[in-house]
Amino acid sequence: MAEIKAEPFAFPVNHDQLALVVIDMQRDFAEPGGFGASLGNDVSRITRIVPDVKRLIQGFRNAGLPVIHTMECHRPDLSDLPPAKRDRGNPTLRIGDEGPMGRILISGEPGTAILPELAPLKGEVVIEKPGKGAFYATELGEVLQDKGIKQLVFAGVTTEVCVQTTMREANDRGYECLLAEEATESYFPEFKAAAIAMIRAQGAIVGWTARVDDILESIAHA
Ligand code: C5J
Repeated sequence: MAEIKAEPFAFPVNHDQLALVVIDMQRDFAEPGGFGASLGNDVSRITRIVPDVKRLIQGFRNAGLPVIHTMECHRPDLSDLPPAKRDRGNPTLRIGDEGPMGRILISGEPGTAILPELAPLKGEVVIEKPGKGAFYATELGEVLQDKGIKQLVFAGVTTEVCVQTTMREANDRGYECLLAEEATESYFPEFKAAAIAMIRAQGAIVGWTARVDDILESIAHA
């Protein structure tokens, strides 16, 4: 079986069952005036990974492998937004409030969109998710089953919140998960480092991590 150079040991890859999942590369997490900034975060950390996410997406597209995008967002009537999520903390703008890019994290609003450089192509799956994990209250499980996908490469933001939550959900559902190290980011560098360490600890208890170049090198031979 083919392998991707990875930590804590090589990832055994079956290209026929492999997909890329790009988590929440949305303007709301990456641009001033969005949800991430409203929580007091330095959003410039997020835009810095765009070139690495882009070349990973391009590599999957060139290899003819599925690219799945997720977006954290809620219905305009907020019926899928638990008060416990909306009321948490002390942001300058809460989910559903009107901000400079439209209503924060609401489906269809300009700020909720995926960054234009990483925009999904026609035909690529886009999962709108109300939670941090992409399996909760979405069709992701059925989509993966229909496509015969059993191995997932992850990119996106933020490493320790939506990326790690989704990897844990996927791991529990029997998927083999690999995180692309330079194609994920956190507002807190120490949280990114800790999440990567946690994922691959104890013999890949949640999954593997690998460099973007090593993933691309493998899928170029898919
Ligand atoms: C957060 C996410 N951090 N996409 N969302 O609230 O990680």
